[in-house]
Amino acid sequence: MGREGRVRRRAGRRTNVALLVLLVLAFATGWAAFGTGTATPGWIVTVLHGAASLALVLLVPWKSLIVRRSRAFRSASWHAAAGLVLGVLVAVSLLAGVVHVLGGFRSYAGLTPMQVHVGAAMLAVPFAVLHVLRHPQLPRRTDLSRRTLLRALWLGGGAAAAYVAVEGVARGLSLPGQDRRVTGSFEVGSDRPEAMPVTQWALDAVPRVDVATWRLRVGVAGRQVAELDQDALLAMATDEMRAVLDCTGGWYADQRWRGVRLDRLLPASLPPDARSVVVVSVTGYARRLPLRDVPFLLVATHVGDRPLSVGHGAPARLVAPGRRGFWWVKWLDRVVVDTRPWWWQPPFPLQ
Ligand SMILES: Nc1nc2c(c(=O)[nH]1)N[C@H]1C(S)=C(S)[C@@H](COP(=O)(O)O)O[C@H]1N2
Ligand SMILES: [Mo]
Repeated sequence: MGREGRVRRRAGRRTNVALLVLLVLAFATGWAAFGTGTATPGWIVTVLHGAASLALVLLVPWKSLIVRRSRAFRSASWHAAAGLVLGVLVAVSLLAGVVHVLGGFRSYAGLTPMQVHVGAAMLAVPFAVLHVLRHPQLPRRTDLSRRTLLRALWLGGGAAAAYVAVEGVARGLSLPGQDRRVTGSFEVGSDRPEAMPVTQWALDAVPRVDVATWRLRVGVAGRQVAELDQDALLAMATDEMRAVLDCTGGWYADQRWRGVRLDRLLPASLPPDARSVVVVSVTGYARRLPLRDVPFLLVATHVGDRPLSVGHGAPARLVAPGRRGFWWVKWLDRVVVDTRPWWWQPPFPLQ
C-alpha cells in the first residue's frame, strides 16, 4: 500500500473511532437523561446528549467517503446491508429526537417522536455491536497527535454550534421546543389531572383493583407491621405537596397531590441496619428508594382535590418529588423497609 493509502486508512480509522465514541456517548447520556430528575443539574446530561448526537451528523460526509471506498459496500455483502440498517436506525433516532425537541409532545400516526427516538436507538444496538465486531477499530498511539486533538476540538465546536442552531430555530420560530424542561419534557395538563396522560413504563397495564378487598400492607424486615384498607388510608390522607411528574416519554405535569407521607405509615423506630424501602404495585411493578427519602415521599390518594382515577394509580400511588415518573409506582400493594441498598435493582424497570 502506498503512502496515500496509509494516510487515508488512518483518517478513516479516526473517523470510525470518533463515530463509535459519539454513539456510545449519545446512548449513555440518553439513558442518563432518563435517570435525572428535578434535583440534579440535569441540563448538563441533556445538552451533552444533544451535542454528541449532532456531532454524529457532522461526521456524515467523512463516513460516506469510508463507506464508498469499502469493499464490503461495493460487493453488496450482508454485513454492508447490516451497516446500512445501522445507519438508517441512527438517522431515524436522531431525526425523531430533533422533531421532539422542536415540535413538542404530540403524536404522529399514533407514535410520539420520543417513542420513535428511543425505539430506533434500541433497535440499533445489536446492529452497532455486529458492526463493531466486524470492523474493530482500535485507537492507536499515533492517533494521539496534536492534529487529532485539534480535530476533536473542531468537532466539539461544531456540535456546540449545531446545538445552538437547533435552539435558535425553536426560539426564532416560536416552536414548542422553546418551552421544554431541562429533562427535555413538555408541559401537559398541570393542575388539570384529567388532561394528564395515563402512561405505563413499558409492559405494565392498568389493573382492575377491587377497593373493597384492597389493602395497603406495610412491612419492616420481613414482618408485616400494618395493613390499611381504603377508609383507613383516606382517614390519614391529610398531607399535601406540589410535585412535578416528569415522564421519560417526554411530558411533565405540575400537580397538587394529597395523601399520607410515607414516614407516617412506618413505625417510629426502624432497625438500625434498615437502608431502603421497596414500593410494590399490585401489578408487580416495583421501585426501591433510599430510606432517607421517606420524609419526602407521599402515598397519594388524591390529585388536585379529587380522588385519583384508576389510570393515575387509584387507590394509592407513590409521589416521588424530584424523581422521574417511573419511580412514581401506581396501584400500591405494599411498602417494605429492609436492609438492601436502594441501588440493588435494575436501573430502570423491566416491566
Ligand atoms: N405500577 C406501575 N406504576 C407506574 C408505571 C407502570 O408501568 N406501572 N409507570 C410509571 C411511569 S413511567 C410514569 S411516567 C407514571 C405515569 O403516571 P400517570 O399515568 O399517572 O401519568 O407512572 C409510573 N408508575
Ligand atoms: Mo414514564
